[in-house]
Amino acid sequence: MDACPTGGRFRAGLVAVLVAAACAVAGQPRAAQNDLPQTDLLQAGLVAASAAFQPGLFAAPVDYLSGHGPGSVAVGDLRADGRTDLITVNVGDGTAAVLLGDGKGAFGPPVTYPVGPGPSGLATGDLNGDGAIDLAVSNQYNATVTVLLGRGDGTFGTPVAYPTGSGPSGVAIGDLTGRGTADLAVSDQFDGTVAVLLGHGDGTFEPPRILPAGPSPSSLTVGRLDDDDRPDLAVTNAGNGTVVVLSSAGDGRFGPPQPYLTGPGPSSVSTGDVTGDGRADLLVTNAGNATVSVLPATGRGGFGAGWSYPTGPGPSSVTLGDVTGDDVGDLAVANAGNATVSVLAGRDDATFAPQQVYLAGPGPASLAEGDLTGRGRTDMVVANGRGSTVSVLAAEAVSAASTAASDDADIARGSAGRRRSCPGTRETAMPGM
Ligand SMILES: [Ca+2]
Ligand SMILES: [Ca+2]
Ligand SMILES: [Ca+2]
Repeated sequence: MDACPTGGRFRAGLVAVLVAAACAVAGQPRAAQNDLPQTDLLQAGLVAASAAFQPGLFAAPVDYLSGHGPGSVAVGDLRADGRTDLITVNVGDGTAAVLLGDGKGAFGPPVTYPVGPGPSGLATGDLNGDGAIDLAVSNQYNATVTVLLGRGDGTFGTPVAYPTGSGPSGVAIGDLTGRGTADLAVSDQFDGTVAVLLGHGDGTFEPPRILPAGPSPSSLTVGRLDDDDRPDLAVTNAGNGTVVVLSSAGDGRFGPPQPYLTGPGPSSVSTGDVTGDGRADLLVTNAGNATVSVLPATGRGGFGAGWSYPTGPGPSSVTLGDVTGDDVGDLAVANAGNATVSVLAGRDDATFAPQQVYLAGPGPASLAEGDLTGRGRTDMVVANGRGSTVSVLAAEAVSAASTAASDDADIARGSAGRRRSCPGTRETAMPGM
């Protein structure tokens, strides 16, 4: 790294700490900082991972057995007792696993339920209207989605499978018709489609309606993505570097896929309001170039080109939640390529600070946030897809390091006009802003 900025305002990111430190020694001017090669950033991320146990946002990870090859993880209060529980789906053994929480951050042994071969996607929601959380699991190798109805006591009934398209990757739950009943949507990686299964309201589903999506759909989410109140679909197409939005007509039909460019190999999509205008923006992890993209809603039913930020290698999952405790949403990204999680602290100008890196386990495939310790903070859980565990990262009390991070955030706010010079944020212009 031969040129990059000086100054302390990037200390919020551990990677940037290293970059800034190197530059302070080199005494280089900031003019040519954009020459910093991507590979150097990634190497810096790997190095920073080993430094992540400095006092920071999260305690060291605590691992719990899940099942073999957990591909997805979710949190939920399965017993309605105020204690957050964990659910995983395990690609390696074809199961869903439930880990009951004690409300203080510890979890019991996995109780497993057979689903289908290669379960990859997991969604939680109330599918039959009884108030108890139910599960939907997409089974990549036999073109089905498995429904498990919760009993409200942490256990689930007999799994029931429904057909989807070929190679289901992700699954989402939402009221896609506005009838007040939960429906299912599944991204079908092998045939480039989305399968929509309308719910009867009792936990059973109609045969799938197959819609075109694009090449190799890897993930999908449900959200209000246009100007009406009906939930729509967003689907990442790993084959051509796009996310497509399918607008709901409210009767189970959808408009044609509207594509927006992402980075290469988009691997997951979620929604959240980054810009603070009340509209859901799109968050996409790009496995092909180790970035996360934010595509802001334009207010005209579309999405802008947005910003991309470096993550660790092979980002697989992203959430938007406030992990720093300043009421501004932060990005958390699971990095399948180096056993880490990246946290990008949100600034109040809708940009994000460079990543802070925290260790998880082997092959992080999915990440979820929730109050796992009962202390009112945002904790994280990571599915270690190349192992048999989940890692729980408990939020730390405000520490010296996080205080320093917020100080730097204040500094960053005071110099918003210079934010594009940050080496940790490869930002591009956002049309219309
Ligand atoms: Ca239910
Ligand atoms: Ca927004
Ligand atoms: Ca925050």
